[in-house]
Amino acid sequence: MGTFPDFPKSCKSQLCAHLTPEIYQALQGRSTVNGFTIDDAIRSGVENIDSGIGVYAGDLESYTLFATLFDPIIESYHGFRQSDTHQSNLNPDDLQAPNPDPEGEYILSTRIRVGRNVADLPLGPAITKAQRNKVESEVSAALNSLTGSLSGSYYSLGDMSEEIRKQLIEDHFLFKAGDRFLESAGLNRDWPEGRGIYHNDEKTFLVWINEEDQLRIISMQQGGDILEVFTRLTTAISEIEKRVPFSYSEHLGYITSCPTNLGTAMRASVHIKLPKLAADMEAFKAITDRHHLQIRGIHGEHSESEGGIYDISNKRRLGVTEVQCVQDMVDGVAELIATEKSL
Ligand code: ADP
Ligand code: CIR
Repeated sequence: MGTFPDFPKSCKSQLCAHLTPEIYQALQGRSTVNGFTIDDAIRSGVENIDSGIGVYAGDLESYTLFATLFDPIIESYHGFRQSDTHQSNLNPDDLQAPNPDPEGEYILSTRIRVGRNVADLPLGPAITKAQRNKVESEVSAALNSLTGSLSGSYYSLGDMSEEIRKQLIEDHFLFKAGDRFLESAGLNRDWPEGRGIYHNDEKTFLVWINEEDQLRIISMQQGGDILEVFTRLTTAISEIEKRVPFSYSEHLGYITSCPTNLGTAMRASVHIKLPKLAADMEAFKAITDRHHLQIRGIHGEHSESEGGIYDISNKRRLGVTEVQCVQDMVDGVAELIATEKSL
């Protein structure tokens, strides 16, 4: 039996906001079919008290077995209640996205990714080494059968030279190693075995295998043609879904290891240069909050901005469709650019 974590007063995570001794006590002794416990679910937030969220799921069952903790966190992050239902819409025809920066003055690049996990398997925090290796071989084989502009090659992390690995990270194509939030969640076990990246020659279509989720399907390119990036992504998703069964729940949508990614599992972002707005973070945040957007640094989550360049992306992912996620980003970015121009 674990003991109730001793959170410092400074802790601002969703975990410490919502985990009470009563909830913790009631969840003790429970274990999912994959052996995942409440102590496993909260370890990342307990070991990293600067977490924003602090919990991970080991499998689909974690979301129901530990619902007294997960549900309030999901409601607080996504505004999505237990009685709400999720709906998917991956039709690019429904997106209103003229390029918000046709002159190419502000948007450096656009990237949209979704997380996916394989149906009927544990998620990364609870997966065994053998299961993870099987995911790598089956998913990479499925990807290798893609044709046309999606055709590419799979590169396993273990076989990659240090030089190429570093360059791919520097160029924003590959995940970093050693993330301490993922480490505590058990997501880095057996690293680098079973992990890798598939991409086409142009590196506009990429798939990460066995990072935070078993698949991260990514479409990206220079500039602000968001519709083109979304269209490529949706084509890729439907081709992969013909070959790999994804974990999906009517209530929570696509199932992911971090509750912030549930639903669409989509993060649509631009790297955008806004030096004038950056000098007034209050005004900047007022616009991003109004459009449900998150501000990250340019080397991804938990990184800093460089040279007035920010990563701006949708914050909502559950209870809204994929089209709405991208629309949030498009509309917010248009307002950010208009404001930057006026300053
Ligand atoms: P994720 O998007 O998978 O949640 P991160 O925030 O860590 O994870 O970002 C992953 C990588 O994608 C980082 O290298 C980040 O710089 C890069 N990235 C994100 N958005 C863009 C973008 N619009 N253009 C180029 N690279 C991007
Ligand atoms: C945290 O709790 O901060 C990390 N586990 C990451 C949470 C997901 N990221 C996010 O919402 N920005």
